[in-house]
Amino acid sequence: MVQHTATSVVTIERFIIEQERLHPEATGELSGILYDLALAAKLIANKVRRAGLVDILGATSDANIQGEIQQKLDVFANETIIKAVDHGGRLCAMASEEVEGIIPIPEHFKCGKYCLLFDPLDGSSNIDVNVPVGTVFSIVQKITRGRHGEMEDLLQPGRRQVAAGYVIYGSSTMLVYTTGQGAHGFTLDPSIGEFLLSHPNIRTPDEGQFLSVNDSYEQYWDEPTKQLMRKYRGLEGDRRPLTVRYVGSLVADFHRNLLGGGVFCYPPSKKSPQGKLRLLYEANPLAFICEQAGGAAIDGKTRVLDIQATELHQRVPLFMGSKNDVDLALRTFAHHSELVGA
Ligand code: AHM
Ligand code: MG
Repeated sequence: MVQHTATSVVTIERFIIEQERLHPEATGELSGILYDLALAAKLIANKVRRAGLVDILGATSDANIQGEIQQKLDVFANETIIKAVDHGGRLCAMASEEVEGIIPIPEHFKCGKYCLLFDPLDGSSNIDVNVPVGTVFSIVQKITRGRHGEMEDLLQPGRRQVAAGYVIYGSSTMLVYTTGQGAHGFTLDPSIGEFLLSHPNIRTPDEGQFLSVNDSYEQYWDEPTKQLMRKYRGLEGDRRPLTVRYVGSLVADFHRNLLGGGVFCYPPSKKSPQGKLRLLYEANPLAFICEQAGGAAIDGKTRVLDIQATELHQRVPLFMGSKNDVDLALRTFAHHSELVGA
């Protein structure tokens, strides 16, 4: 990896080019998609920042396919991303949390070898109260032979991702991405409209400080999950208690825990046996980044990146963050399975 000091000004474009040069076989297509996504992020950031000023807040009459209320900014973010990437000749298919089926590349544009999966504006129900929201994306390479991408291309396990990232629209806008050579963070300098390298080679602590979970669902959890939470809180076992921090906006919770160390949990429950978060748009890309930063992500027993998706909008329980904290989840669930099996 090219080393940069904290004082050199490195734009995201320069960084992407330098990373590409490390791969003599690279065609520049992946870099092109990343530039386009950085541009989409700037356009979305601009709109989100003005959300309280313009008459754009409030629910549209459409319900998205998850049956949740879709905010106008979701629609804007979804369209902005599609328009930023559909014409570059680098993608053969897309999938979005806001769209039911495959999003094809329009016939009049060239098709490329990559597929993009994304959640255009996660946590958008928080916009009305000025809580950070985010965009999450995942890129895989096409495996089928035809010109257009097919379902099989989009449903690949997360370990096949060639790149993944997120953008957090918070007190500043940050873009964090990985191409499998570490996780790197860029902060948008609004005065020049550039993402500048601010967090090269992010490492998440092995032992976390924060526990992020919505414990109002405790009544719906099974006993192993309740026990795990008691351990995280230092009420059982000998670990130092974690501090609870839960924004309820995945990217914000993930970002804080990535930098400070911690574990994000969305366990299965009687109410939602597969949790809430989506494997392809949320869990896979964030798990890739988390692992690249030295962390881990599981669904309770399996590494998230090894799960074979069977449908686009599949949900998955999630325990993700600092290695030792995720290990504790793995051991707690494995112990209970052994007891049940015995
Ligand atoms: P969304 O994709 O509809 O915006 O919902 C996802 C959000 C995540 O950002 C967050 O982690 C989660 O929902 C919070 O869910 P809950 O309110 O059940 O704790
Ligand atoms: Mg979402």
